Amino acid sequence: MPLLLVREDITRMKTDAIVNAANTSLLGGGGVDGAIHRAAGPELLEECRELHGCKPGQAKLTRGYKLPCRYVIHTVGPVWQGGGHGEEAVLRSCYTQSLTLAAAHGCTSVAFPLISTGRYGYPKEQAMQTAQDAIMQFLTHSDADLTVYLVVFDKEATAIGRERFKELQSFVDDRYVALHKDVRRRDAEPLEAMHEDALPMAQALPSPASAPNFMVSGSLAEALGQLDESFSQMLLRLIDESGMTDAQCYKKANIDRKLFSKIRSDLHYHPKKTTAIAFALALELDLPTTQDLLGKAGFTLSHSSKFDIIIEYFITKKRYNILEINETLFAFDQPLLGA
Ligand code: AR6
Repeated sequence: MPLLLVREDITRMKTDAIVNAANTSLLGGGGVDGAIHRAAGPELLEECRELHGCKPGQAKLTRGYKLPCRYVIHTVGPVWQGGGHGEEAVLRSCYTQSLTLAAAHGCTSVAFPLISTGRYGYPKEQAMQTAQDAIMQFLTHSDADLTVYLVVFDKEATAIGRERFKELQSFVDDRYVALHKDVRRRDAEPLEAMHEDALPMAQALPSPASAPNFMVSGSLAEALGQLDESFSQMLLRLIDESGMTDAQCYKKANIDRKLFSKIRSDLHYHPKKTTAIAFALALELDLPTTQDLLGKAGFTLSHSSKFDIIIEYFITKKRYNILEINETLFAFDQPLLGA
Protein backbone atom coordinates (compact mmCIF):
# COMPACT_ATOMS: atom_id res chain seq x y z
CA MET A 1 0.00 0.00 0.00
CA PRO A 2 2.83 2.51 0.24
CA LEU A 3 3.29 5.85 -1.47
CA LEU A 4 6.80 6.64 -2.65
CA LEU A 5 8.40 9.68 -4.25
CA VAL A 6 10.84 9.08 -7.08
CA ARG A 7 12.78 11.27 -9.43
CA GLU A 8 12.50 9.67 -12.84
CA ASP A 9 11.16 10.02 -16.36
CA ILE A 10 7.70 8.46 -16.06
CA THR A 11 8.02 6.70 -19.42
CA ARG A 12 10.74 4.53 -17.87
CA MET A 13 8.65 3.33 -14.92
CA LYS A 14 8.12 -0.44 -14.94
CA THR A 15 4.86 -0.25 -13.01
CA ASP A 16 1.62 -1.97 -14.05
CA ALA A 17 0.22 1.42 -15.03
CA ILE A 18 1.48 4.94 -15.54
CA VAL A 19 -0.80 7.96 -15.49
CA ASN A 20 -0.81 10.53 -18.27
CA ALA A 21 -1.57 14.21 -17.61
CA ALA A 22 -3.62 14.57 -20.80
CA ASN A 23 -6.05 17.13 -22.21
CA THR A 24 -9.78 16.68 -22.86
CA SER A 25 -9.24 15.53 -26.47
CA LEU A 26 -6.92 12.67 -25.38
CA LEU A 27 -5.20 13.16 -28.71
CA GLY A 28 -1.75 14.02 -27.38
CA GLY A 29 0.08 17.23 -26.53
CA GLY A 30 3.32 18.42 -24.92
CA GLY A 31 4.90 17.68 -21.51
CA VAL A 32 4.31 14.20 -20.06
CA ASP A 33 1.57 13.60 -22.60
CA GLY A 34 3.98 14.12 -25.50
CA ALA A 35 6.69 12.00 -23.86
CA ILE A 36 4.24 9.13 -23.24
CA HIS A 37 2.89 9.15 -26.81
CA ARG A 38 6.41 9.26 -28.26
CA ALA A 39 7.58 6.35 -26.13
CA ALA A 40 4.43 4.24 -26.63
CA GLY A 41 4.33 4.61 -30.42
CA PRO A 42 1.45 5.52 -32.80
CA GLU A 43 -0.84 2.68 -31.69
CA LEU A 44 -1.51 4.56 -28.47
CA LEU A 45 -3.00 7.48 -30.40
CA GLU A 46 -5.15 5.06 -32.41
CA GLU A 47 -6.64 3.60 -29.24
CA CYS A 48 -7.08 7.09 -27.75
CA ARG A 49 -9.16 8.15 -30.77
CA GLU A 50 -11.72 5.50 -29.84
CA LEU A 51 -12.16 6.95 -26.34
CA HIS A 52 -13.83 10.18 -27.55
CA GLY A 53 -12.12 12.46 -25.06
CA CYS A 54 -12.26 12.75 -21.30
CA LYS A 55 -13.62 15.36 -18.88
CA PRO A 56 -11.42 17.11 -16.29
CA GLY A 57 -11.18 15.01 -13.11
CA GLN A 58 -12.04 11.78 -14.93
CA ALA A 59 -9.79 8.98 -16.22
CA LYS A 60 -9.70 6.46 -19.08
CA LEU A 61 -7.44 3.46 -19.64
CA THR A 62 -5.51 2.17 -22.65
CA ARG A 63 -2.78 -0.38 -23.21
CA GLY A 64 0.87 0.66 -22.84
CA TYR A 65 2.17 -0.56 -26.24
CA LYS A 66 5.94 0.05 -26.41
CA LEU A 67 6.12 1.43 -22.87
CA PRO A 68 7.40 -0.88 -20.11
CA CYS A 69 4.01 -0.59 -18.32
CA ARG A 70 0.90 -2.62 -19.13
CA TYR A 71 -1.54 0.29 -19.08
CA VAL A 72 -1.66 4.03 -19.49
CA ILE A 73 -4.36 5.78 -17.50
CA HIS A 74 -5.20 9.12 -19.11
CA THR A 75 -6.60 11.77 -16.82
CA VAL A 76 -7.27 15.46 -17.35
CA GLY A 77 -6.18 17.85 -14.63
CA PRO A 78 -7.62 21.30 -13.91
CA VAL A 79 -6.18 24.40 -15.53
CA TRP A 80 -5.06 26.67 -12.67
CA GLN A 81 -7.17 29.84 -12.49
CA GLY A 82 -6.09 31.18 -9.11
CA GLY A 83 -7.52 28.39 -6.93
CA GLY A 84 -11.09 29.67 -6.57
CA HIS A 85 -12.60 27.63 -9.37
CA GLY A 86 -12.75 24.18 -7.83
CA GLU A 87 -9.26 23.28 -9.06
CA GLU A 88 -8.38 21.27 -5.96
CA ALA A 89 -11.48 19.06 -6.14
CA VAL A 90 -10.80 18.30 -9.81
CA LEU A 91 -7.16 17.50 -9.12
CA ARG A 92 -8.12 15.23 -6.23
CA SER A 93 -10.60 13.46 -8.46
CA CYS A 94 -7.87 12.81 -11.09
CA TYR A 95 -5.90 10.80 -8.52
CA THR A 96 -8.90 8.98 -7.07
CA GLN A 97 -10.43 8.09 -10.45
CA SER A 98 -7.08 6.89 -11.82
CA LEU A 99 -6.46 4.71 -8.75
CA THR A 100 -9.97 3.27 -8.91
CA LEU A 101 -9.40 2.35 -12.54
CA ALA A 102 -5.97 0.84 -11.78
CA ALA A 103 -7.39 -1.27 -8.94
CA ALA A 104 -10.29 -2.44 -11.14
CA HIS A 105 -7.74 -3.70 -13.68
CA GLY A 106 -5.75 -5.60 -11.05
CA CYS A 107 -2.75 -3.27 -11.04
CA THR A 108 -0.42 -3.57 -8.06
CA SER A 109 1.75 -0.59 -8.94
CA VAL A 110 0.95 2.80 -10.47
CA ALA A 111 3.13 5.81 -11.24
CA PHE A 112 1.75 9.38 -11.38
CA PRO A 113 3.32 12.55 -12.66
CA LEU A 114 2.45 15.72 -10.78
CA ILE A 115 -0.72 16.37 -12.73
CA SER A 116 -1.45 19.97 -13.82
CA THR A 117 1.88 21.37 -12.59
CA GLY A 118 3.33 22.02 -16.05
CA ARG A 119 1.38 23.62 -18.84
CA TYR A 120 -1.77 23.84 -16.68
CA GLY A 121 0.06 26.04 -14.15
CA TYR A 122 -1.02 24.52 -10.82
CA PRO A 123 1.45 25.63 -8.07
CA LYS A 124 3.73 22.68 -7.43
CA GLU A 125 3.75 22.71 -3.63
CA GLN A 126 -0.04 22.78 -3.44
CA ALA A 127 -0.38 20.14 -6.14
CA MET A 128 2.04 17.90 -4.28
CA GLN A 129 0.03 18.23 -1.07
CA THR A 130 -3.26 17.43 -2.78
CA ALA A 131 -1.71 14.51 -4.68
CA GLN A 132 -0.34 12.95 -1.51
CA ASP A 133 -3.56 13.54 0.43
CA ALA A 134 -5.74 12.03 -2.27
CA ILE A 135 -3.47 9.00 -2.75
CA MET A 136 -3.20 8.31 0.99
CA GLN A 137 -6.96 8.65 1.42
CA PHE A 138 -7.49 6.11 -1.32
CA LEU A 139 -4.88 3.68 0.01
CA THR A 140 -6.11 3.91 3.57
CA HIS A 141 -9.67 3.07 2.60
CA SER A 142 -8.97 0.51 -0.07
CA ASP A 143 -8.18 -3.18 0.21
CA ALA A 144 -6.21 -3.06 -3.04
CA ASP A 145 -2.57 -4.06 -2.72
CA LEU A 146 -1.21 -1.03 -4.53
CA THR A 147 2.15 0.65 -4.48
CA VAL A 148 1.91 4.20 -5.76
CA TYR A 149 4.83 6.20 -7.09
CA LEU A 150 4.69 9.94 -7.38
CA VAL A 151 7.20 10.83 -10.05
CA VAL A 152 8.73 14.25 -9.53
CA PHE A 153 11.06 15.92 -11.95
CA ASP A 154 12.40 18.65 -9.69
CA LYS A 155 12.97 19.21 -5.98
CA GLU A 156 11.01 22.44 -6.16
CA ALA A 157 7.86 20.34 -6.22
CA THR A 158 8.29 19.08 -2.69
CA ALA A 159 6.12 20.94 -0.25
CA ILE A 160 9.02 21.69 2.03
CA GLY A 161 8.94 25.45 2.04
CA ARG A 162 11.99 27.66 1.80
CA GLU A 163 11.98 28.64 5.50
CA ARG A 164 11.68 25.07 6.71
CA PHE A 165 14.40 23.97 4.32
CA LYS A 166 16.74 26.62 5.74
CA GLU A 167 15.91 25.68 9.34
CA LEU A 168 16.55 22.03 8.63
CA GLN A 169 19.68 22.72 6.66
CA SER A 170 21.19 24.49 9.65
CA PHE A 171 20.00 21.76 12.07
CA VAL A 172 21.72 19.17 9.86
CA ASP A 173 24.83 21.28 9.34
CA ASP A 174 25.25 22.03 13.07
CA ARG A 175 25.30 18.37 13.96
CA TYR A 176 26.92 16.89 10.88
CA VAL A 177 29.68 19.46 10.56
CA ALA A 178 30.41 19.41 14.31
CA LEU A 179 30.93 15.68 14.20
CA HIS A 180 33.11 15.73 11.12
CA LYS A 181 35.28 18.48 12.60
CA ASP A 182 35.90 16.18 15.59
CA VAL A 183 36.75 13.33 13.32
CA ARG A 184 39.30 15.35 11.41
CA ARG A 185 41.03 16.25 14.65
CA ARG A 186 41.45 12.56 15.43
CA ASP A 187 43.84 11.93 12.54
CA ALA A 188 44.53 8.36 13.49
CA GLU A 189 40.92 7.33 13.03
CA PRO A 190 39.75 6.73 9.45
CA LEU A 191 36.62 8.69 8.56
CA GLU A 192 34.69 5.61 7.40
CA ALA A 193 35.02 4.07 10.83
CA MET A 194 32.77 6.83 12.18
CA HIS A 195 30.03 6.02 9.75
CA GLU A 196 27.45 3.77 11.26
CA ASP A 197 26.87 1.79 8.07
CA ALA A 198 30.58 1.04 7.88
CA LEU A 199 30.64 -0.47 11.38
CA PRO A 200 30.91 -4.23 11.20
CA MET A 201 28.20 -5.89 13.32
CA ALA A 202 30.81 -7.59 15.50
CA GLN A 203 31.90 -4.22 16.90
CA ALA A 204 28.50 -3.77 18.45
CA LEU A 205 29.07 -6.82 20.67
CA PRO A 206 30.51 -6.25 24.12
CA SER A 207 34.22 -6.87 24.59
CA PRO A 208 35.14 -9.85 26.83
CA ALA A 209 35.94 -7.50 29.71
CA SER A 210 32.46 -5.98 29.67
CA ALA A 211 30.64 -9.14 28.64
CA PRO A 212 27.86 -10.35 30.92
CA ASN A 213 28.86 -13.24 33.20
CA PHE A 214 26.92 -15.90 31.38
CA MET A 215 29.01 -15.24 28.29
CA VAL A 216 32.23 -15.82 30.13
CA SER A 217 31.31 -18.69 32.42
CA GLY A 218 28.06 -20.25 31.11
CA SER A 219 27.37 -22.39 28.09
CA LEU A 220 26.42 -20.92 24.74
CA ALA A 221 23.01 -22.55 25.03
CA GLU A 222 22.49 -20.78 28.34
CA ALA A 223 23.53 -17.46 26.79
CA LEU A 224 21.20 -17.89 23.85
CA GLY A 225 18.38 -18.73 26.25
CA GLN A 226 18.72 -15.22 27.67
CA LEU A 227 18.23 -13.39 24.39
CA ASP A 228 16.58 -10.01 24.80
CA GLU A 229 13.22 -9.12 23.32
CA SER A 230 13.64 -9.16 19.54
CA PHE A 231 12.73 -6.35 17.13
CA SER A 232 9.46 -8.09 16.16
CA GLN A 233 8.52 -8.74 19.77
CA MET A 234 9.19 -5.16 20.81
CA LEU A 235 7.32 -3.79 17.80
CA LEU A 236 4.24 -5.95 18.43
CA ARG A 237 4.29 -5.02 22.11
CA LEU A 238 4.48 -1.30 21.28
CA ILE A 239 1.61 -1.63 18.81
CA ASP A 240 -0.50 -3.30 21.52
CA GLU A 241 0.40 -0.60 24.01
CA SER A 242 -0.44 2.16 21.53
CA GLY A 243 -4.01 0.91 21.11
CA MET A 244 -3.58 0.92 17.32
CA THR A 245 -4.56 -2.07 15.23
CA ASP A 246 -1.81 -3.72 13.19
CA ALA A 247 -3.30 -2.33 9.98
CA GLN A 248 -3.53 1.20 11.36
CA CYS A 249 0.11 1.00 12.33
CA TYR A 250 1.60 -0.40 9.13
CA LYS A 251 -0.50 1.89 6.96
CA LYS A 252 0.61 4.89 8.99
CA ALA A 253 4.20 3.63 8.63
CA ASN A 254 3.80 3.50 4.84
CA ILE A 255 4.67 -0.21 4.99
CA ASP A 256 2.90 -2.82 2.90
CA ARG A 257 0.83 -5.60 4.37
CA LYS A 258 3.08 -8.41 3.08
CA LEU A 259 6.15 -6.98 4.75
CA PHE A 260 4.23 -6.55 8.00
CA SER A 261 3.07 -10.19 7.85
CA LYS A 262 6.68 -11.30 7.54
CA ILE A 263 7.64 -9.28 10.58
CA ARG A 264 4.67 -10.64 12.51
CA SER A 265 5.38 -14.27 11.68
CA ASP A 266 9.16 -14.24 12.17
CA LEU A 267 10.30 -13.47 15.71
CA HIS A 268 13.81 -12.86 14.46
CA TYR A 269 12.96 -10.82 11.39
CA HIS A 270 15.74 -8.39 10.52
CA PRO A 271 14.21 -5.20 9.09
CA LYS A 272 15.92 -2.55 7.01
CA LYS A 273 16.78 0.56 8.98
CA THR A 274 14.23 2.63 7.06
CA THR A 275 11.51 0.11 7.96
CA ALA A 276 12.38 0.16 11.64
CA ILE A 277 12.33 3.97 11.66
CA ALA A 278 9.02 4.07 9.80
CA PHE A 279 7.45 2.02 12.61
CA ALA A 280 9.02 4.20 15.29
CA LEU A 281 7.42 7.24 13.65
CA ALA A 282 4.05 5.56 13.18
CA LEU A 283 4.09 4.74 16.89
CA GLU A 284 5.15 8.32 17.69
CA LEU A 285 8.01 7.10 19.87
CA ASP A 286 10.32 9.53 21.65
CA LEU A 287 14.03 9.53 20.84
CA PRO A 288 15.24 7.08 23.54
CA THR A 289 12.50 4.53 22.70
CA THR A 290 13.25 4.93 18.99
CA GLN A 291 16.91 4.18 19.74
CA ASP A 292 15.81 1.11 21.75
CA LEU A 293 13.68 -0.20 18.91
CA LEU A 294 16.42 0.43 16.35
CA GLY A 295 18.93 -1.20 18.66
CA LYS A 296 16.89 -4.43 18.54
CA ALA A 297 17.68 -4.58 14.84
CA GLY A 298 21.33 -3.58 15.27
CA PHE A 299 20.87 0.05 14.19
CA THR A 300 21.26 3.42 15.81
CA LEU A 301 20.68 7.09 14.97
CA SER A 302 23.99 8.90 14.84
CA HIS A 303 25.24 12.33 13.86
CA SER A 304 27.48 10.89 11.17
CA SER A 305 24.63 10.62 8.70
CA LYS A 306 22.36 13.38 7.39
CA PHE A 307 19.55 10.86 7.16
CA ASP A 308 19.77 10.14 10.90
CA ILE A 309 19.92 13.82 11.80
CA ILE A 310 16.79 14.58 9.77
CA ILE A 311 14.94 11.76 11.54
CA GLU A 312 16.14 13.05 14.90
CA TYR A 313 14.94 16.54 13.98
CA PHE A 314 11.39 15.36 13.33
CA ILE A 315 11.24 13.13 16.40
CA THR A 316 12.45 15.86 18.73
CA LYS A 317 9.89 18.25 17.20
CA LYS A 318 7.21 15.52 17.64
CA ARG A 319 6.37 15.79 13.95
CA TYR A 320 5.58 12.25 12.94
CA ASN A 321 3.99 12.60 9.52
CA ILE A 322 5.88 10.16 7.31
CA LEU A 323 4.88 11.91 4.09
CA GLU A 324 6.25 15.19 5.37
CA ILE A 325 9.44 13.46 6.49
CA ASN A 326 9.80 11.64 3.17
CA GLU A 327 9.45 14.89 1.27
CA THR A 328 12.22 16.33 3.37
CA LEU A 329 14.44 13.27 2.91
CA PHE A 330 13.75 13.49 -0.81
CA ALA A 331 14.76 17.16 -0.87
CA PHE A 332 18.03 16.22 0.86
CA ASP A 333 18.66 13.27 -1.52
CA GLN A 334 18.32 10.73 1.27
CA PRO A 335 16.65 7.30 1.21
CA LEU A 336 12.90 7.34 1.91
CA LEU A 337 10.99 5.61 4.69
CA GLY A 338 8.58 2.76 4.24
CA ALA A 339 8.52 -0.17 1.89
N1 AR6 B 1 8.18 12.24 -16.49
C1 AR6 B 1 7.71 12.72 -15.32
N2 AR6 B 1 7.26 13.98 -15.16
C2 AR6 B 1 7.31 14.82 -16.22
C3 AR6 B 1 7.79 14.39 -17.48
C4 AR6 B 1 8.24 13.04 -17.60
N3 AR6 B 1 8.70 12.55 -18.74
N4 AR6 B 1 7.69 15.44 -18.35
C5 AR6 B 1 7.18 16.47 -17.66
N5 AR6 B 1 6.95 16.11 -16.38
P1 AR6 B 1 2.54 18.73 -18.02
P2 AR6 B 1 -0.17 19.43 -17.16
C6 AR6 B 1 6.36 16.88 -15.28
O1 AR6 B 1 2.71 20.05 -18.68
O2 AR6 B 1 0.33 20.59 -16.41
C7 AR6 B 1 -0.01 18.62 -22.28
O3 AR6 B 1 0.22 19.31 -23.48
C8 AR6 B 1 6.40 18.38 -15.42
O4 AR6 B 1 7.63 18.86 -14.88
O5 AR6 B 1 2.99 17.54 -18.79
O6 AR6 B 1 -1.19 18.55 -16.52
C9 AR6 B 1 -1.36 17.93 -22.27
O7 AR6 B 1 -1.76 17.48 -23.54
C10 AR6 B 1 5.22 18.79 -14.58
O8 AR6 B 1 5.60 18.89 -13.19
O9 AR6 B 1 0.99 18.44 -17.67
C11 AR6 B 1 -2.25 19.00 -21.74
O10 AR6 B 1 -2.66 19.87 -22.77
C12 AR6 B 1 4.22 17.65 -14.67
O11 AR6 B 1 4.96 16.57 -15.28
C13 AR6 B 1 -1.39 19.76 -20.79
O12 AR6 B 1 -0.05 19.56 -21.22
C14 AR6 B 1 2.97 17.93 -15.52
O13 AR6 B 1 3.28 18.78 -16.62
C15 AR6 B 1 -1.48 19.20 -19.38
O14 AR6 B 1 -0.76 20.01 -18.51
